Order: sequence, then structure tokens, then C-alpha cells
Amino acid sequence: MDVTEAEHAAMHRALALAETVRGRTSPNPAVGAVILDETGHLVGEGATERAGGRHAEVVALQDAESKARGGTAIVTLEPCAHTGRTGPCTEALVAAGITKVIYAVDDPNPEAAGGGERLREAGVEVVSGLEEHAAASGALRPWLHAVRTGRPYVTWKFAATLDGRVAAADYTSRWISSAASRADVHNLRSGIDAILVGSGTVLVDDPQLSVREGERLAAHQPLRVVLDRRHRVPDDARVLDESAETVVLDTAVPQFAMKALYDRGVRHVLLEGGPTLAGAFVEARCIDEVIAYVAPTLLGAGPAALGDAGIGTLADALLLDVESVTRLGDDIKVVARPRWAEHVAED
Ligand code: AOF
Ligand code: ZN
Repeated sequence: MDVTEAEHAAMHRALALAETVRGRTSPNPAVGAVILDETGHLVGEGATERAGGRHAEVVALQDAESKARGGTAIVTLEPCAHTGRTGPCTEALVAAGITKVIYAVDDPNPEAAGGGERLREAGVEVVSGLEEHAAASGALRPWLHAVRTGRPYVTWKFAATLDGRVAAADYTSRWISSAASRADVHNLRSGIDAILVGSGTVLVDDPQLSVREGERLAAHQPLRVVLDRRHRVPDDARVLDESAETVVLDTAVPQFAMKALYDRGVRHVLLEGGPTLAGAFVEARCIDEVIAYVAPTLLGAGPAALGDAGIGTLADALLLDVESVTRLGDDIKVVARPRWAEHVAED
């Protein structure tokens, strides 16, 4: 691959820029872009704005102003060639005098694809596939999944004891996980589109499901979603307070809920509880990623993290591939993916 050290570093910067807008761009992808001038100096950078706003390339070009002329654009996703809510980025790049474009992942969206080819036709040197794995398994992952499957990417998160329980026999559950794990969950929530719980969790825990920065509410709040088929959620539930937007769906069928959320522009869902709902999602194969916070505690009684998922015998056990294992305070964080899930990164 014909790529300099400065260009490679610029791609790492573009990946980091994309991370900063996770959860804030849906239904559009979280993309990062960097402009290097003719001599390889960074002169502009940007990330996707909220849906309907500027694409990453345009933000970076405007940041670079006239210094973009003769320069190189480094983008995590193939520049779009279409006029959607904004004009084609390919034309903006050409008009700014960019002579080389390096991008990580081909755009799978049929409406916007073909940008690489269009740029070559305009005489621009194009390199694709740089850091493709990192980009496809990073900030772009939920969006790529949603484009391919037509439903949001679902991360199921739970905190359990070493013997797999999410509450004690009397249903007390605060706090099983360490302060470090809880801070990590807030960080996770700050980068997703929607948090999903069942009415059982609302009735038992009365969670607010908001994102806090210290004592204060964070500026970006994911949509709160409650599945409440039997209309059990009381009017004074904290999940219905003013801290964020909430939708209550009167279905218990994961596929219907996922379709409704997709239609609202949601591309990444964090499934937070409880065990019955998680069981239904596993049974419906609607889980793409599992994040477990395991505390060095034993309870011996109390509900298990996962309720009945229709698995009756060991041969039918759901197998996961472990992506990472980290220590957070005294807890262990495991990130794993069901074998059935699309392995975007290995494609
Ligand atoms: C973005 N940000 O940085 C890039 C995108 O509806 P539009 O006009 O905003 O177009 C959205 C499509 O553009 C999106 O689905 C993707 O295929 C392409 N690229 N989109 O929001 C960006 N580079
Ligand atoms: Zn674009």
C-alpha cells in the first residue's frame, strides 16, 4: 500500500475523531477525516455532524481552508458520491484541490457508494483499505451492521457476581459492580443511540437510565426505550422523567421493537435488562455483542443474568468469541460476540 508514515498517523487521528461522535450521528455513520497539506502537515480535521449536518470530509476541508489545495484527505469511510441531505463529498474534495484520498472502509450504502471510482475518474489518486479492520470494528461497526441487516446493532450489557447472579434473593442489586465498572458503563452509554429495558426492570429497580458526567447530566442523552406490553410502567417511573427522551413500546417481540427503533433512526441499542428480556433477545438471535462486568462476589441465590433463552441442552449452548478481557477495579470486564453474529472485521 502506497502510504506514508504521516498518512498512517492521520488515519489513526481520523479513527479517534470518529470515536468522539459515536452515538451522535445516527442514522448516519460516525466518520472521521483529516486533511494533510502538500508537505504532509495536518491542516484540517473533522467528524460527522448530527444527521442532516455536514459529513466529516466537508468539516475537515472547511477547517483546512485553502491549505487543502494539493493535499491529501484521509477518511475512515469511502467519500459519498451522492446528493442526499448534503452534496457529494467527492465533488467537495475535487473542488478543494485534493489530489489523493485514502479511506478505510468501502461504503456499503448503495445510494452513496462509488465515491472511490468517481474520484479516480476526476484524476485523484485513491487508496482504500488502510486500517479497514480497526475502522469496521470501531465507530462504524453499528452503522455497517444496520446497513447490512436492516436492524440496529445490539449490545447486551450486564453486571453479575462470579456465580452469575444480577441480584440477591431479595432483589437487592445496588451495587454489584465496582465504581470503575459503573464509570465504564456511563462511558458506554454516552456513545450509543438507545438504552433498552423491559418493564420488569423499571418496576424492580426504577432506573433513570441517563448519562451523567460526575453529578451533572451529560449533554448527549441516548433515547430511553421500555418494552411494556402489559402497560405496567407507572407515570412516576424515573425513566419517564425530563432527563432524556423516552419511548414506551407495547411489544415484547424483539424483532418488532428493533424494526420500530430502526425506523426512528436508531443504529446502536444497549440492552440493559433484565434477564427475561435478555433471554428473549438471545432466543431471537437479536444480540450482536455481550459486555459482562463480573464482580468477585458470591451470592448463591438470586436471579441469573440470562433468563430462559430456549436452550435446553448443552449441544445448543450459545457460543461466544471473546474479544477482550479487562480488569476494572476488582471486576473483570468481558467483551464477547455470539458466533452467529456477523464478523464485520473479518469480512
Ligand atoms: C455521513 N457522514 O462523514 C460520511 C457519510 O443523508 P446524507 O446526505 O447525510 O448522506 C448520508 C450517507 O452518506 C451515509 O449513509 C453514508 O453512506 C455516506 N457518508 N455520511 O453522515 C460522513 N462520509
Ligand atoms: Zn459525504
